[in-house]
Amino acid sequence: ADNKEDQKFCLREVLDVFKSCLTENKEVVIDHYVAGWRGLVRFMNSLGSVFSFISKDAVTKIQIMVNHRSGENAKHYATIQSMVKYELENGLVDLTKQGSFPTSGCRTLLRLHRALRWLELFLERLRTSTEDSKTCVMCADAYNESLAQYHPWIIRKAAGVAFFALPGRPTFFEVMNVGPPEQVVAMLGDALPLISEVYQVTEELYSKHNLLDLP
Ligand code: 1Q0
Repeated sequence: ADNKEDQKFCLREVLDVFKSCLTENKEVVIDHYVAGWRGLVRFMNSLGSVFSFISKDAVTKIQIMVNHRSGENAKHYATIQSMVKYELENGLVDLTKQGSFPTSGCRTLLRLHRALRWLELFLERLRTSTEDSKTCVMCADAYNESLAQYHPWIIRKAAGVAFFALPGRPTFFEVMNVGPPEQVVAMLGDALPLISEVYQVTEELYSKHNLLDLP
């Protein structure tokens, strides 16, 4: 039993984890990256069971990364950079079609990476939103601009239904447990550049190695 599951959620703590993701030489630490996602999933679960098909997939992917980090080759999975080098040099990635390595670190992390772009877009919309802004619209816009292009019709449909179940902005801000709206906005302003940097560093690495379309 994990006590953390019972603790009151604070979004600031979760987003702070992404701050610690980047090392001095701009490598992305997988343990911290995964911890960040864990916190987000916990937040999503607190919003209700409509989101469980989304969190299930996120949890599966988090678990794959945790397994890599606890296996024999754990040390190669310390950072995204070392993982990419290790898996490519040893031919452990399906590059053109699915087949031998459905749980490669590279393809699994790519899915989380794409979701991080959604998060960045959504949080930026929340940050600049006004009292009467609709969370479901902000969420759907962010989704359509990012993750949607990688999802088949049926998932896009299901995601759209889930978005309608999102609580309104006031409740959302409350569940974040950061303080009054001004403080939420300030916190988001602090956190976003860091999330964005983690995203950019990963994007450039994947692009350099032609890994952005891994099946
Ligand atoms: C709060 C509302 C959350 C809305 C999340 C938007 C994402 C919708 C994604 C829906 C799809 C999930 C079902 C499975 C998809 C997979 O097919 C797909 C590809 O993987 P594969 O193995 O089939 O190639 N998987 C993915 O694209 C990964 C999706 C991961 C989504 C992780 C979302 C976790 C989210 C957390 C949320 C947090 C809320 C933070 C808000 C904080 C600010 C208040």
